[in-house]
Amino acid sequence: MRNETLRLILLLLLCSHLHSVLSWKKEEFRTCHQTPFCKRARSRAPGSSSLIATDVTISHGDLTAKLTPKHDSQSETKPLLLTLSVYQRGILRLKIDEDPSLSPPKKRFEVPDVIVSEFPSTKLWLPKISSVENGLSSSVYLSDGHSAVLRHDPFELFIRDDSSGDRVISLNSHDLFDFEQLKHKSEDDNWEEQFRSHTDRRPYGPQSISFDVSFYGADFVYGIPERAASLALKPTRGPNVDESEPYRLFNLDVFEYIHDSPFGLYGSIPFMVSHGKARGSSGFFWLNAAEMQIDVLAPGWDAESGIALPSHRIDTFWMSEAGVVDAFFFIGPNPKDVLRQYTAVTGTPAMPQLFSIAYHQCRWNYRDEEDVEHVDSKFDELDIPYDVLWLDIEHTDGKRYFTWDRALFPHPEEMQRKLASKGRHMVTIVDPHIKRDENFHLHKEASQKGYYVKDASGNDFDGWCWPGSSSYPDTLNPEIRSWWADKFSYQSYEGSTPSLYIWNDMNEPSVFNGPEVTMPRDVTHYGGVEHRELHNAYGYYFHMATANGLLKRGEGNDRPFVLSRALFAGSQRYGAVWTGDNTADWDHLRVSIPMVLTLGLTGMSFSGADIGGFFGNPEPELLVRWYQLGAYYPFFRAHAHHDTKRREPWLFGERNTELIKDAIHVRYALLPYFYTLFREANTTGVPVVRPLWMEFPSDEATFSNDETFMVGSSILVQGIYTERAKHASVYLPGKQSWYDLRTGAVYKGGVTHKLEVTEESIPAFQRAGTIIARKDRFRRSSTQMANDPYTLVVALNSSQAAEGELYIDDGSSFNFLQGGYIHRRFIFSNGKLTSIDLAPASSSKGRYPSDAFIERIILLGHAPSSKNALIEPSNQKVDIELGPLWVLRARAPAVTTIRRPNVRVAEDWTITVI
Ligand code: NBV
Repeated sequence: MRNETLRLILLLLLCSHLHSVLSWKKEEFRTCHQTPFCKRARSRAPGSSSLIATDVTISHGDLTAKLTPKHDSQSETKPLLLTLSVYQRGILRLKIDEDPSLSPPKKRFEVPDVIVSEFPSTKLWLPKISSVENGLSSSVYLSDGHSAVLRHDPFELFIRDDSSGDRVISLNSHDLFDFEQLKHKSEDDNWEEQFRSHTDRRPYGPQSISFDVSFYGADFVYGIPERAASLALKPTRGPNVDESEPYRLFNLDVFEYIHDSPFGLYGSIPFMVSHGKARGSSGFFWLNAAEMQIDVLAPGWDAESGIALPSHRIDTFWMSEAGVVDAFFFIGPNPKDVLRQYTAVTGTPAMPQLFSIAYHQCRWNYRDEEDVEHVDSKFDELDIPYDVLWLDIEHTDGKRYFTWDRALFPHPEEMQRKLASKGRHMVTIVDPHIKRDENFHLHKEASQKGYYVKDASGNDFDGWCWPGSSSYPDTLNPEIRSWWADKFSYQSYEGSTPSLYIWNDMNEPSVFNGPEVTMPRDVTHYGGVEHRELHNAYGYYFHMATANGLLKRGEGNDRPFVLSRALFAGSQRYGAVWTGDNTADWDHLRVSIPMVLTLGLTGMSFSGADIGGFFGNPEPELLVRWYQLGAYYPFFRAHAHHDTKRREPWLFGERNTELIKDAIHVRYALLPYFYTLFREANTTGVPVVRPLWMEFPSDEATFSNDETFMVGSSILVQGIYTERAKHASVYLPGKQSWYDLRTGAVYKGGVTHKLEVTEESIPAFQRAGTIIARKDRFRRSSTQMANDPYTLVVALNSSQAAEGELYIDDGSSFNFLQGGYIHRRFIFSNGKLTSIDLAPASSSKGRYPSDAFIERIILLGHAPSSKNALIEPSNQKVDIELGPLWVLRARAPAVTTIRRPNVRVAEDWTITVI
């Protein structure tokens, strides 16, 4: 009895605690059940569509066909047009739309400006249908060893590996395809939809599209950000799955979001990647900006159909409220190939400014100039490097962006110049809601020019946001984007200087009094596009316009830095993103890794989570752990809500300051390595931080691991996600060994190690066989480190060999596009380290001039018998001795070190251990 009472009390306590933790207002957002198109689509059974492909032919280098209903009962359905196009690198594109010659009531929206301009020219002109199999299907050549096959009845599209006959990926294999065609409204039609107090007039009626996509040889599927959930997507429907919501792609400002939920957050990338041991990876991208809902179906979901399930197949079901089918299939088969293929369509990530990959100090809000000066000088006093200080909405005059609260910030230029004198930068916030104030020049101009998004009655849409009554620029329109971009010129943005960059928040867009805290779906944009058709890309166009503004301001030779909260496919070309308003708890620390990994897998390489957690006050231990983990995020910024206690690195006692400083130092030391990875992302689309399986694609033990991750291909990091952890189990993949980044201790690969953990650092390892470039002299900012010498850390494998790369440029301009960079490969083998030029000879004229040299070479795993090293061509001998693995760390272990080789990074040389 006593036990039961105790249990009851505990339960009550737990419930009251949960209540305070879960202040996420679920009821403000629609479920699939409350979303008619989703509900309709989800209730469909396999085999219900039965469209057949007719008139299959080749036209203008594409395969084209008509999709017509098989059954007479559907005879009022007009044929749809299907087009299949093949592009270089094994990319297949499928378009399905209404036939314009049959005069549909309206042209459906196709998302412009996402596909990069170079992509269309990579189309492979199909000369003919390569085979027609008994009239049942038609196939065309896709790439070496692969064909695209269109089955006619019922229509199905799949990619086949011709050597094995196996399928790779398919669409409509379960005949779930449905395309609601636009109709002229009859008197009996009532198309309105209600949600809470909002009415959506839906003037064009139902127009949703849904279909199934299957991935073969797949053990897991990943991608479709953004949500706080595991990396591998859990099934949402089918046997043994608790009835759950589909994954929702609908950009929303979700207040106090919870971790581990399929609920969609601020951004949407309708791109899914599959991976399996049997075949590797493939990808599917649907270019569509309307609300999307995606089910991952558990094996056996279609058991009633009686079709035997091939093993290692994952079925998914895609539903969108509007738009067209414009879908891309990527054959992989390596995970990195899928990224190359996807970014061939949507673009690779922009090359960032060097300063922007260093540490950022943010808070809502740094109050005034004095506060800024105080924070800035504290970093100097404590010798903690940082690069950027951020100002949130309170710095403005009444939330009128591009203005300053002159009482708090009377001298913005001088404030920025002071920071700039130490190589530091400032970022200010510019949100899309414009205060409807006749005396605000921006509003006056926008309303006079008709540049705002229009409500359903054709007036400027008026919504409630930070400044009160607000309107939103219609950045779908290129003319309005150009107007917006001009607002960033120094003349227009008073108080801005060249060291000022921009933060776009609330661009989902967030509308406090709108349905689901966003814009009503029936407001209209440029060209009569309904908001429902474009919603997920609104923030994308705003981000694009802002980035173009900085580009214009810098006369085309200063790389923009714009952080955006909303995102869409292609956002990687315009800047960085972060995971929004997380919470200061251990679960949010943990979920930040699958979130950042998922963004990277879908092209958005430059991302991070608010260090410390936005809402709430982190315990010092959590804050320290967050810095230790965040130092490996591509975007490394501390941020906090204005109701939280101040939490700059020095506010938690000397010991914690030291620990935080050490974590920041690790990031600064690794900046050359990170920058090289950012360049790799910029040229290949392969993200800076990667799931383990991207580096170890055939190691099944890595497929659902999202606690551990790779930074590039050389560093593995394991976060510590629990309080007072004494141990961590870390799986180190591969046959080679791993060296502890901090101690140099060596660990076997292919094994899970139970490691002791201290407060000093989180486990991180350098893979044997790699070479990493570091900079070990700490200064106030990354900018001040530009000409500093390098340390090379050579982690030898069992053959006493290693390799690595280093990319260097001026860190800010676009001269690298004309060859203004240094790119070296370092190879260690047979006792000799060689530096090889990777830049093409043609670029040698414009090469980035650097006198920087290598001051130290650390050899991990080297038999310690050698005393000297011979440098050629200078023919000089230098000593090999024991030196500290980390110069600034008190108890750093001694490791074999070639001291002062002083060779230049820009030149060819060899160093032989003798
Ligand atoms: O501008 C204020 C905040 C900002 O600090 C945060 O990073 C954004 O995600 N913003 C959201 C609006 C208010 C959130 C409660």
